[in-house]
Amino acid sequence: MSPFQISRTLPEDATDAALRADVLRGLTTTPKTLPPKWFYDARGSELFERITELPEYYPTRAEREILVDRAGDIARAADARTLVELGSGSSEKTRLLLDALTGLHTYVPVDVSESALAQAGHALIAERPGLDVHALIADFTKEVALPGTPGPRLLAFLGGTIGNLLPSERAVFLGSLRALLSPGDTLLLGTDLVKDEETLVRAYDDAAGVTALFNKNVLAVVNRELGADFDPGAFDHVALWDARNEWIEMRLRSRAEQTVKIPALGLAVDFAPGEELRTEVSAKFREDGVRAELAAAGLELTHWWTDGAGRFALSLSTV
Ligand code: AVJ
Repeated sequence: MSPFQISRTLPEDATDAALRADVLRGLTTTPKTLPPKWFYDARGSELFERITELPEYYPTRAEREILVDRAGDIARAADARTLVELGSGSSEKTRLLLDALTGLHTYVPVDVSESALAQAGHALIAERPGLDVHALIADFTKEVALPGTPGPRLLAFLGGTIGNLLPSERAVFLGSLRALLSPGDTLLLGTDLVKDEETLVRAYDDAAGVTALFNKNVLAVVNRELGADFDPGAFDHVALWDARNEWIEMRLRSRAEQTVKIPALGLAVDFAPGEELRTEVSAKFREDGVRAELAAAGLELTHWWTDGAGRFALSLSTV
């Protein structure tokens, strides 16, 4: 069999139906919300790549530092024959893991973007002859059925993306990850950590304004996909720290009273001056909280690694 396979569990039209449902629900409730997953069209993904290079946005560099320092420890503890990576994107940080996992047989990148999977998969099999790559086009927040590959499996969910789920959604999600694991398998989870408010807010409100463009890009996505007439210039980017929930929120604040038409939904949405639309929650974690959330899902935290400055953590857990 070819060392590169790609399979789809996501119907071609699922994205469109899900976007319609999310926009309808999010813009007809108070306060208004849009789920962060709709940031990531081609332009949004490119803007996110630029965010990861900003001086203020530390999580990507902090996580890479941990992987550089600890890939050997992770590989020894997991001893995996299959690496599954959720939300793999370009699989860039994954190379550090792949190089350390010497007994690896199969790599299973899972992403909604077929183009990212195809590109990353072909590059990898060229670099690592002997490695099977079985890419999966799937929305990892929904059902994921893993291919029958040899165990032990290491399931990696990096980047701190788990913080984009609300606590109740995280509980469901961690439970579904637990269900993918058998005895001997492990979960490697990336979590951004609670720190001083100034550092956090700057990471989401950078001086160059790239995060503001990224935030407003969701309006361009709704315009293109649903024929809406959002004027991105009529909204201000807002990033704030919610100390009670220990999460960053990104919002778009309407600069004036305005009505936005969304023809594909037969909807007209009124915004009051100063009204805010929540576009992202990015939760920050503490070791005890991560341990407790994993335990509630039937997972036991066995390793906790942070970067030197203690900004970000990778945890390893077992069933
Ligand atoms: C990659 C989803 C974890 O929440 O920090 C970056 C996305 N949002 N700047 C995050 C993001 C604003 C990022 N995640």
